[in-house]
Amino acid sequence: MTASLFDPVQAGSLRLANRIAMAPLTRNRSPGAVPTSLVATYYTQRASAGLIITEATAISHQGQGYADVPGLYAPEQVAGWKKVTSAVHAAGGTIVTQLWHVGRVSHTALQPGNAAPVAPSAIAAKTKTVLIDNGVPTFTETSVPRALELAEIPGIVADYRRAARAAIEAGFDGVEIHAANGYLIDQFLKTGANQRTDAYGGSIENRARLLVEVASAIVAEIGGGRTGIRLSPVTPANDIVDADPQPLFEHVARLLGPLGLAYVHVIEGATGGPREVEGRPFDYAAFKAAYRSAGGQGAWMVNNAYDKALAEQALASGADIVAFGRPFIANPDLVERLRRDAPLNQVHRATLYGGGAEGYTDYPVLG
Ligand code: 8OZ
Repeated sequence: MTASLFDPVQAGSLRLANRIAMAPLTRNRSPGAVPTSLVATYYTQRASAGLIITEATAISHQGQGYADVPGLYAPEQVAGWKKVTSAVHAAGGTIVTQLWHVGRVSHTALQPGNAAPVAPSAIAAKTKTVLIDNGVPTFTETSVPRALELAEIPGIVADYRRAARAAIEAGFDGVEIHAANGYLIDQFLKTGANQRTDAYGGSIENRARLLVEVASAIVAEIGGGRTGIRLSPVTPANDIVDADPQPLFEHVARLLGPLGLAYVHVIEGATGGPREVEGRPFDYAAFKAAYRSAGGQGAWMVNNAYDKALAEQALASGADIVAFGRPFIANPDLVERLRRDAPLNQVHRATLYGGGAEGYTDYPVLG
């Protein structure tokens, strides 16, 4: 019999109370990259999610690409996150943090010493980042990146590993590797951003190398049972494209299989947009089969534009967890609303990125 959304599930070493995850959602409310007590309130209001995946969190200052997003590379940041994890745990929740290096999706104003952002190749992304000017979010073209030197790559892998350790120190139940949405790892994976001629470019094997090195380092540091990964095979987010995503992602799936990950989180289609992307067909079942046949036993988490009916269909077709994004912003009690088939609050777009409590911790719950 198919499990219900409200049944518990095991994801590696994480025991989740239900199959409804809160997707990672950037909210730009951590000035100086330090999560505040308001951030703790926001996540605690949503602790009935089977799993909370935090907003993307920079592994290093260089990995930062937006104003007021949080980090996990300084003691104040770890202390800020401790407030979040202890409050969520006290409310009975399970919470992992999403580890992020933006690569080329950044702006010199956000980089150490106002340097150029780094990327596999010196190709600018036609996309915008968010700077905050006198409290007003301002969408600004990203800066032209410089190509990483081969000798710099081990340092980036080490930053991921350090951030995973910091996440555990901060009280998180685990981490999710952000390998989606056109950020650094996805830039290495895909031909549109990677024109390297060394061991990290060219063949599928080479383009997947950074992902595997990062995942292996994190698994060595904190264990696969509390490590998940997010992938977006065909999203056009942040101007990313691959010439042939099916064999690329089946290769990635085969490499992830043996790592003993807690879960694999797949964005189907265009992030935050249509589930089918024009001109970019993708066979998700074959992708999942490649992971399973390589010994992958992690929970299979799906995401993008799900409602209750579509989520139930996904479970019936073998998914284990469904991640909801915008519905969780506007409905702190989303699990209860889905259970009761209650109406959902709609998101206020103007308060998504930056600001304070308005449009953040003031969405109403059911009476
Ligand atoms: C929206 C705005 C800024 C960042 C992602 C981390 O797409 C993000 C993001 C989303 O993964």
